Amino acid sequence: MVKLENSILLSIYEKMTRIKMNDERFIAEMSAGRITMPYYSARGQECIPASISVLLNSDDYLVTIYRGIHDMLAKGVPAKLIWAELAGRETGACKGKGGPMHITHPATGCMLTTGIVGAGLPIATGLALSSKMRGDQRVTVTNFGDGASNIGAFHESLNLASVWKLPVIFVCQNNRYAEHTNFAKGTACDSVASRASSYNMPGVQVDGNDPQAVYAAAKAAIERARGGDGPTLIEAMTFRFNGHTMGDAGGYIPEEEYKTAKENDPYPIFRAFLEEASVATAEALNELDEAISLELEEAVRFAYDSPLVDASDVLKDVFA
Ligand SMILES: Cc1ncc(C[n+]2csc(CCOP(=O)(O)OP(=O)(O)O)c2C)c(N)n1
Repeated sequence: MVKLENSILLSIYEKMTRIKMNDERFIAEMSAGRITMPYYSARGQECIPASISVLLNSDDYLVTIYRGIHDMLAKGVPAKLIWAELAGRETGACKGKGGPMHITHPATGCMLTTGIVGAGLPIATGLALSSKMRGDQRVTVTNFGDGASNIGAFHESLNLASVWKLPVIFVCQNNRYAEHTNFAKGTACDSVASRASSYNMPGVQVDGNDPQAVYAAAKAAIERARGGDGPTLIEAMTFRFNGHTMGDAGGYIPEEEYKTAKENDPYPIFRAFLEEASVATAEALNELDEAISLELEEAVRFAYDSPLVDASDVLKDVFA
């Protein structure tokens, strides 16, 4: 792992820790029966948004999917707004009516979460078109899975974004499974990144567990987008540790693959790197962990202490 500046490394670590602890807390609360929702864990994928978002401005746009709480936390959506949203409380990011599939938080640039696979890409392309027309220098990052790269909207979006040289970065978080289907069983080519050449844009495949690699790819893509040179496709190779959704034990994943992925768990590896490279002592990292743990404790409290959405409010603010 090449060494970035210490402050950047620590920012990435802080975001990864928040994502990991938040995920574990959601699973604990659901397992204890205190909260019920469809939940798509991104444990194992935290390095990708953490390493990209340190390069983004708060008004840059983000579009993500149901497995996107990690993306939103990294971009800056306060944990308490996410907890209240998922718990169906009035104080949530979308007044408790968006739930896990439809969080938006424009104040931090998080414009859309979608449950329809691939549907975020054309919307991200549209946001990038609006930025280009306004000349506001914003970039749009859109995250999606490997399965989404087989949807028509992926190809339509890459094509138009390239024709119009739009400031959008397509980030495929390739966790090797689309629901229960292995990548090779549903995708006719070896890599998603290779598809970029059909649309005349750079396509880079990176180790999504390596903060330096993700950071470097994102930096080049952001500079290209802000410089008016158009889109980039980044394929970040990763793995999800908790099945497709809560309750899916992932029995379709071969033991060996699972074991190798766990050995490459980005979180402990990055923490050990920070200590070995003397970026921070174990004590300093523990202190940071403790502060994040308290922040999350407050977020959980905030959610549970907030009123549930009233049935009479259910149709307000809803456009369909
Ligand atoms: C258009 C569409 N087709 C099918 C589904 C059902 N579905 C939900 S998640 C999923 C798997 C998507 O996998 P991938 O894009 O790799 O993302 P991941 O869940 O691995 O992050 C499918 C097929 C859907 N939500 N939308």
